[in-house]
Amino acid sequence: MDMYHTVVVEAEPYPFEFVPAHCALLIIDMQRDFLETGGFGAMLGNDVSELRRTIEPNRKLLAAWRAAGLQVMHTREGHRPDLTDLPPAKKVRGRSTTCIGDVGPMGRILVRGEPGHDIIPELYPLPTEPVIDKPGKGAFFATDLHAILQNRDIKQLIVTGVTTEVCVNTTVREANDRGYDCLVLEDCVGSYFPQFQEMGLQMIKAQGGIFGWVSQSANVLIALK
Ligand code: C5J
Repeated sequence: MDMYHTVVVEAEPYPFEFVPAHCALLIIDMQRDFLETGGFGAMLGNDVSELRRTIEPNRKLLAAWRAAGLQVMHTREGHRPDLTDLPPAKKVRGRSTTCIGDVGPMGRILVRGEPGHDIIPELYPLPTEPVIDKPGKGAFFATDLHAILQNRDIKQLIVTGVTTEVCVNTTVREANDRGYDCLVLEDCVGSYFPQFQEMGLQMIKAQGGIFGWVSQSANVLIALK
């Protein structure tokens, strides 16, 4: 692949153009506790199949992206084991009997180093792919993501992962304010709530792409060929 040749992807509200050398695939929070049937998300009564449908398209996209020699980064939402980076407001939000830091079905919930906090095996990062551990919903808040992207000369992001209306949307908005172009792939992002999936994507591409572009992974795969 010519790393400096402009690649055009069919997208809404209009085609997304990227230069491979300056574009990274950013996979948000594909963690076991959010996606697996024995995880924390499922324990709360969420239908994880709404998220699990994103695994196969992400797997295919990741394989193609890696094969093209392009840059990949992953994020995980979670906290230090001593919870010093957990705002008290986040800990008590939801008034749940089981909250962040407590023992859940796959270890302590959203705590780094616990099995549930890790990325699902289907999309497991290679040692060469940066993993950004983030304490918030957005991947730029209290992380070195912006520095890593700048050091690697990345200006555009293809964003996938979960959940569409929470960590994906927050990250896209943060990225947009920092000057990155973001393309979000509908089949590679998921929400426990179908109406939020729909509106989360509408909000990104509305008003001429106020936060970015929306497409399908098949269009990226075609463009990479
Ligand atoms: C993410 C969440 N990753 N919904 N977290 O979206 O709490």
